[in-house]
Formats: sequence, C-alpha cells, structure tokens
Amino acid sequence: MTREEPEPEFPGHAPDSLYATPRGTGQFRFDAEVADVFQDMVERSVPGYASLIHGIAVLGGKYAQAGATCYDLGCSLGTAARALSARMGPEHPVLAIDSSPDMIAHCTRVPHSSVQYRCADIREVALETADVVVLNLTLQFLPPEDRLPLLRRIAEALRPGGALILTEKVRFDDPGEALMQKRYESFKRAQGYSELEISQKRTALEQVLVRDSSAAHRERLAAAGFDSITPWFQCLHFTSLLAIRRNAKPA
Ligand code: GEK
Repeated sequence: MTREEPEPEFPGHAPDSLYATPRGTGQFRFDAEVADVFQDMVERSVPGYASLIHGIAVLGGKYAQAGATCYDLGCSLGTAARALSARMGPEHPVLAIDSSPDMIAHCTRVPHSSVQYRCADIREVALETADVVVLNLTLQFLPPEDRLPLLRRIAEALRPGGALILTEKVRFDDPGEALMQKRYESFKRAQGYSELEISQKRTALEQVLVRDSSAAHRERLAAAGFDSITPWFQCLHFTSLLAIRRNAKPA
C-alpha cells in the first residue's frame, strides 16, 4: 500500500523528495521545483528553523519604531516577513524581497496586508530608511565579493540603533567542522532524508552556498558599520547574529 500524501495547504508546502532519485550533477537553483517544496525542505534541513523564525519576529519587533520599514532580504516563501509582521502589527510595513520569481509567485498567492513582496536582486535594489533588516540564510548564497558591499548598504539604510538579524550556515575550523558535518548528516537522516538525498543535495549546494567562519562574519559586519554583534541562536552550523547599526557613520 502506498502512503497517501496530504494535499499541500499552501503554495510551497509540498513534501520534499527532489533528491530522492538520481539527478545528475546540476547545481542547486531556487527554481519552480524547489519553490514548490521549499517549506518542507527548509524545515527538515535547517535545525531549529521554527525557533529561528520565532526569534527573528520577537527580536526584530523590539527594534521597529512605528511606521518604520523592515526588510526581509532573500525572503523565499516570506515566512520570516509574515512572522515579523504578525508580531509588530500592521503599522510596520515589511518589504520582502527575493530574486526567485517562483518563490515570489507563491508568496503573492497568499496576500498579506502588511507585507509587500518584490522580485529583485538584493544586490541591486535601493534600500529605504529602515529599522530592521533580516538576512535569514541569504548572504551565504551571494558571491563572497558581493557580501561586504550589501552589508554596507544595509548599514547605510538602517537608522542608528537599528538591527540587522543575520543567520548563516557557518564554517568551523577542523576538527569541529568534520564533527559538525557528521552530526548534521545525523540530523538530516532523523528528518527522513536518505543517504542519496543527503549526498546529492550536498553536491548540488557545493558551488552555490559558500560558508564563512563566524569570525569572518563578525569582521565583515564591523567593517560595514555594525557593533554589538551578538550571537542569539546556534544549532550545529547554523548561527544567527544580532548586529546593531553604529551611531556614527562608518569611515
Ligand atoms: C526563510 N529567508 O525561509 N537577491 C535576492 N534573493 C536572493 C539572492 C539575491 N541576489 N540570492 C539568493 N536569494 C528564507 C530562507 S533561502 C535559504 C532563505 C536556503 C534568495 C534565494 O532565491 C532563496 O529564496 C533565498 O535567497 C535563500 O526565512 O534555502 O537555505
């Protein structure tokens, strides 16, 4: 007897079996087939994802002044943007931006009064004055040379005292890295992913998701104009930093 899959309730919530059969060597892309299963994929691939989203909403809500704009950059299905908006209330507009038309198409099929979705490259989009910017697992997908320029533009856009919440999958130095990789694979197995799924996804992401160390993130954030750079979440490789825009403009 085959298991009957439940009908997905929202766009992007179909079960993730993309890597369950051999797929060749193509690189990972945020295309239609990924967008269709993204919620299941991210929840089963990022340990503590639900806690991250809850924490982003609670922390972000503390830094938003009435009427201030908040950004969710690389919003995928808009989960963080909607959580932030639900926490802050309708007087705080949230702009949720992603370069994948397939992700944004899913977001706009479930309209939300205080979240505006936009399909754009966050390296090119002009940022308005903001109180809160969320980069939840997005910076790691930009070419390394584009990371500091984006963080500088975010610091410029944030009001002094405004907050950037930056979540990344970080790289440890060995032997911690090898141990974390093993434990991460245990986590994925426990989420029901097979050895084939784990190894094919890892290969597909190799050239696309380029990790930095925690120290490199801190140095870059300081160079971009942030201080009080504090880790508030850590689970295996996944770290989230709360970084506050310095009062004085960066030199
Ligand atoms: C979440 N934040 O669920 N411009 C805009 N978007 C981009 C760019 C770019 N240059 N590069 C990549 N993206 C989400 C999860 S997923 C992380 C973020 C993951 C987008 C890309 O299209 C994808 O939707 C997102 O960044 C990364 O809270 O899949 O591990």
